[in-house]
Amino acid sequence: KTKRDWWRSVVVYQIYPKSFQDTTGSGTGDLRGIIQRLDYLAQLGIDLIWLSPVFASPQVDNGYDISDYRAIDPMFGSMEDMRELIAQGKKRGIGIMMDLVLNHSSDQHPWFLQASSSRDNPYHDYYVWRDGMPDSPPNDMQAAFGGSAWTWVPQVGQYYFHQFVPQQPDLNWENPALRREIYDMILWWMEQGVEGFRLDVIDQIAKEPDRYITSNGPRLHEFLRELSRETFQKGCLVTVGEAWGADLQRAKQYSAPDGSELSMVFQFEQMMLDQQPGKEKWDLVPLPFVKMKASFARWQQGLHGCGWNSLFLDNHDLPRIVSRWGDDGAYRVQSAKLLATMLHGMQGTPYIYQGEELGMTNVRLPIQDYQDVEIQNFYQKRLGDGYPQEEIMNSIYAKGRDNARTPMQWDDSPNAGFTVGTPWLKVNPNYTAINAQSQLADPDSVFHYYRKLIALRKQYPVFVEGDFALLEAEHPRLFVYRRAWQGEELLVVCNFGGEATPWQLTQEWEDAQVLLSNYPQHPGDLRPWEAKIFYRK
Ligand code: TEU
Repeated sequence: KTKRDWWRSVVVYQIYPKSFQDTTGSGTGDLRGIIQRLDYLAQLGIDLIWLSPVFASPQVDNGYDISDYRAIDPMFGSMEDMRELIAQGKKRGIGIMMDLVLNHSSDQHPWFLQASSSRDNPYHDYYVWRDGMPDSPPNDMQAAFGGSAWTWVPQVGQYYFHQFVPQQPDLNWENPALRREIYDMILWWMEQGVEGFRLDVIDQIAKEPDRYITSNGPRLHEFLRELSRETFQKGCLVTVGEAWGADLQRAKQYSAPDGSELSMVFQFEQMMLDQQPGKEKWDLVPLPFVKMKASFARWQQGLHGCGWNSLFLDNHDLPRIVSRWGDDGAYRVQSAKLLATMLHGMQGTPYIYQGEELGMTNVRLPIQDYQDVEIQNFYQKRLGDGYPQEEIMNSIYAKGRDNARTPMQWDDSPNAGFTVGTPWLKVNPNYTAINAQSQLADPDSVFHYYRKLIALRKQYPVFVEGDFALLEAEHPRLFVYRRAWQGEELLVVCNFGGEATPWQLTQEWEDAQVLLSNYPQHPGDLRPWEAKIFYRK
């Protein structure tokens, strides 16, 4: 890749490797499984794979706890397989983005084993330590998945800081030696031929626990500019930072066109709208539709020409969007297509999470079948706090991370063609009806709709370049917007719900071409979950 901002016109597909394709019968997916499915991805038309972590890991948090950044976990295969994946991807025009977890490592990483052996060890300062007494931590900060953010190590007589589970000790970015070590590791991956990186909770690296600061610490952008200069800018890479703490102002800085920090960030403003303000994601409220439109519009306009958006509705931490904002019953197919239209009509780099292109849905499992540490900790916590069991389970059904992590549904054979063994997490029982094989054979499937959306983005530059105007801003059901660039225009119309809605094209659009729709054309009201993209020149 030679053009610095080549990633503005690409579409990324996220693979959660543990749940994608097993080739050994182990019950967990592997790299050879991904290689086997590259032709499927090429048919979909994506340009890049964001590979959730495949590095050596004790797998307490499914690979987001790395014990060796330069090795592949044997569960997924070998470095040989990784090289093969990169090479086979390249043949099909598909690049690989690795998922770097730089805020913390595993507690089994040799750095941490050294660090926790003595205060004088040179690695001690790679982590964040504070003095204290065995039963009184330095302060009352809580970890993301429950419990104190401090864990006592008798050997050194100190606490270490962890924003996630105790097996994920936070790295100390204040230490230049640690930073150098990280840069060398990234340069090494660049030599292996990867085309980019997704950076896990990157807004949390500059923590200052004494001041209760986790995200957006004072030195954050200084660290990012150094990281970028020492690594990414030496190649022509795409980078996306996960930043729950990013507002529009900060996103501008992260994604500044001079390339001084990152290509773009994942921000979560829209994803936090259907939870009670100030509460946890588990505390549900219906999606405030008008607010949601306004929020997308603000980001579309706010970053136009001075930053770059990432576009996503799903990932491995989020519930399935068709169950969340769509209708996974009677209108599953139509609403999955509508959500795709709404998102892919916007400016930014779209990300598709595995199975989203099939309209895969949430799942309901008995509590003991959930594998996610966050779900299990949440369940115990709320039980202890006296919540009724039914209410807790409803939160898990709606928001639990395992909704996204059930195995990929390839066909209607046992275990959905994911494994011949016992899957690590139960397959969603709807795989006999929802699977890739049947959708590939059906020209009206969700899969083929995504394929067409991706193709349109490549064919019409207005998808990539156009500005954004929200129409019908106050309408309680319609999401309508216009994109324009050098005399080309798009009109995206979405009837967000199960009721028919009257709507009239204005005169200037009457002769416009319909580029894509999830219904056959007819002159009357918009039908339930109907979506259309018009084009004119
Ligand atoms: O997630 C960041 C994060 O803040 C999560 O705690 C998120 O808020 C939560 O999953 C929503 O319920 C990243 C990874 O994407 C996630 O899979 C990891 O568990 C986490 O970092 C720790 O590395």
